[in-house]
Amino acid sequence: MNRRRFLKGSILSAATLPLAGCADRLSRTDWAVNLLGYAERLSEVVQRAIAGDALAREYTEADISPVFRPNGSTDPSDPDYRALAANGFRDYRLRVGGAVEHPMTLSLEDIRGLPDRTQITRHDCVEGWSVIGKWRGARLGALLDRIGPRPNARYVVFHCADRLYGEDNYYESIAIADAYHPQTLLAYELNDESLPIANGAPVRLRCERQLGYKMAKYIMRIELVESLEGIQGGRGGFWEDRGYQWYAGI
Ligand SMILES: Nc1nc2c(c(=O)[nH]1)N[C@H]1C(S)=C(S)[C@@H](COP(=O)(O)O)O[C@H]1N2
Ligand SMILES: [Mo]
Repeated sequence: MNRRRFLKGSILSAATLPLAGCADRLSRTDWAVNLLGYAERLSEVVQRAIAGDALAREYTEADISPVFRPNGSTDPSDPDYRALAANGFRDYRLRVGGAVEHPMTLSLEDIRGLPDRTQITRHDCVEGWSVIGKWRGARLGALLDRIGPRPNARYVVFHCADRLYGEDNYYESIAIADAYHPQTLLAYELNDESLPIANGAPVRLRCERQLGYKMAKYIMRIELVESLEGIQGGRGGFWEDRGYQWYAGI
């Protein structure tokens, strides 16, 4: 009952508050665009209310797909990335900074030394296909505990090595709350092997309760921020800047 009442309250406040007084101030299109924004915010509020910290479904070894279909960039051409790959990522360094108490630079070994988790989950791409794979990685929450987010930090932004379609660098962002979810990983293994380049070597995000495009591959830098404004197109991700939803809950 409590949960239902909370949910109802969230829906009412998220749906009605922002609309009050809109019509007289905004043109029709602005109004429609804003409504879409509120619908998205509403889906985030509802998923948090219903699912809370619930885990995404996990599968068995028998369910693992024969091939984990790669998508988007599968072989970044960036010269610095090529040099790292040629040397088996021994010189890879993940930079973590922004609104944090202790900025850090981590080698792959350092990342493997963080508290880890293994999970067999289903990856859903917005294009309409799914694959099941076994991931192992460092818990992003454990890394955040070490770097100490400042109180104003609201988002975790992932900057990637690849330029998709020769355009901008891929990037993504998630809310701090999702970063602490137990299944949110900086994954370095897929199906018991080092993460293949096609799937985001050396490190990619797993954020299991959202769609595939949220799960940044080829992560080079992590930045904690208060606002997404001013980062590339300002909408929180490569695909978001091209019209996709920022909160891609499934
Ligand atoms: N850096 C980067 N991350 C990315 C992409 C990309 O093109 N570049 N594609 C996204 C999309 S749309 C999907 S479905 C998944 C695909 O992951 P996979 O290649 O391991 O299947 O990665 C996501 N993360
Ligand atoms: Mo995707």
